[in-house]
Order: sequence, then C-alpha cells, then structure tokens
Amino acid sequence: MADVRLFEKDPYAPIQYGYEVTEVLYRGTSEYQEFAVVVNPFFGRMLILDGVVQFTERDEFYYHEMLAHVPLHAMAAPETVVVIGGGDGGVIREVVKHPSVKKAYLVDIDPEVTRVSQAYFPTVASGLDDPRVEHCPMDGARFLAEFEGKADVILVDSTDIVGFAKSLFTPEFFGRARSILGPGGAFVTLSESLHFHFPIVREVQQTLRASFPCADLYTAPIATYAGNWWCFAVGTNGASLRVPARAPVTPTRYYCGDIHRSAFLPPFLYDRLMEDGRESF
Ligand code: AG3
Repeated sequence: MADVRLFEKDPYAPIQYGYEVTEVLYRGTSEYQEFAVVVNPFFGRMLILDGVVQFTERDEFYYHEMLAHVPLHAMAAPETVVVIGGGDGGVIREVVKHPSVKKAYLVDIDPEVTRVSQAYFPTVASGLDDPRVEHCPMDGARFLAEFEGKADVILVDSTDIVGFAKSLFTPEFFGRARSILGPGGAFVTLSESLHFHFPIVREVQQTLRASFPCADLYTAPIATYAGNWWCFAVGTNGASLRVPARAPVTPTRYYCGDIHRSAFLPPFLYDRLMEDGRESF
C-alpha cells in the first residue's frame, strides 16, 4: 500500500509531526475552517482542523479531563459552566459528569465541529445531548459580552492562538470573563507547550495577571500536541485551584486527586517562567 502521510501544519512548533494515514473518512470546509477526519493505526481516528491535530481517539481524554476536572474539582459544587469552543463535546462530556452542574453553555462559533464529531467521534460527542447542555453556536467574545448571568467556571477549548481564535486571548475577553465569574469562580484556557512555546505561555500569564486578581498554570502530557507538555492557564477572582475540594467524579481515566495536585508548576518554576526574556527553565 502507498505510504500516505499527514504532515501537521502546527503554527508555532519547531518540529513537524508526520502521521501514517490508513483511511480518510471525511474532508470538508465550513465557513471557518477546513476539516479532515483520518485514521492512524496507533492513534485511531483523528480530527484535523486547518491542518492541525485537534484530538485523537487514543489520547483525547488527557486533554479533555484535565481542562474540565481541575477547575471543577477545585470547587465544592459548581453549577454553571460556560465552554467556549469545544464543539466536539470532549470537554462537555467531562463537565456533565459533575452532578452539581445545572447548566452548561457550549459556545462554539462553528456548528460544523459538532456535526462532524457526532458523525465520526461518538465517544467524544457523547455528552452533547445531556439536557443540561445549551448549544449556542456563536462567537465566544460576543457570547460573554451579552451574557447576563454569573458562571462558576469558564473553559476555553479553542484552536491554537491564531486566526479567529485570537479574539479569545485579548485583555478585553479576559476582563469580560472575570466580571462574569462569581467570587469562587475560575477561567481556564489552553496555553500551548512549555517545551516549545515558553514566551507564549508567559505572555498569556501576563495578560491574565493584568485582568484577574490571580493567575496560575497547570500542565498535562498530550502526545499529539507538539511539545507535549501542554499548558492550561487559569484566572480567578482570588480562589486557588491547586487543591481538589472533593473526591473525583467517576469514571475518569487520568484525572485523580494526585494528578490534580501535581499538575501545577511549583512556585520556583512559575517565577522563572515569568522572568523577562527567558526561553526555557
Ligand atoms: N483544542 C485544542 C487544540 C490545540 C491543538 N494544537 C496543536 N496541536 N498544536 C482542541 C479541541 C478539542 N476539544
């Protein structure tokens, strides 16, 4: 058989991943991005948007569990959650495992992500029909600008910080998110890799620090995101997310209390990250 490869077009990575592709299940274009669903013998089905791997069947749970469960478990009983991006449903699947959650808004600008996920990734999309989930296919910045309630948790599960996703990393957006959070609430957004994108990780922290009383950072190992040592950036009105407030929901495959506590950078590394001009620890 011909050797068919997918070479990833990661916007910032100093290396390029090449994946063997045994089948192309879907290709299409929406108003916002180019889609491909392909099969790799090791990772299974993979969702590719604009040439960048968004998740694979084999390793998606590391990312989705860690984005959702760290902030949610840091609170005794979170009720209202906003997920911006994440139309595939992976984060929502984890959010709805929390019995205290009464309402989860899913705000992806591109409804095609949800359609493709439901068609090709049923195990990722499995929480999308939960009655507590309200689908709001619109721009996340506009959603927050118009949102009148309060949220306990705001999670950003976007594409990389380029193109239309950039509007989700501005001081205005962070400031708006802060004003919607209750006193114990938390905002968490992806922030690339400590191995490959050290200055970007710092820049997101600086922007958060300018908008929130408290900023923090935790990480998780994601095999298919270049640099692997993937970051989640946190903004709160004062609350720390470092310690879980209760026992883990079930089932999870990676998240647990020990992982929660060890995912955060120790203070001496956090301080080094924030030193001007540094490119690595
Ligand atoms: N959201 C994060 C994608 C980041 C991919 N970046 C990369 N491979 N360089 C993915 C959506 C999953 N719900």
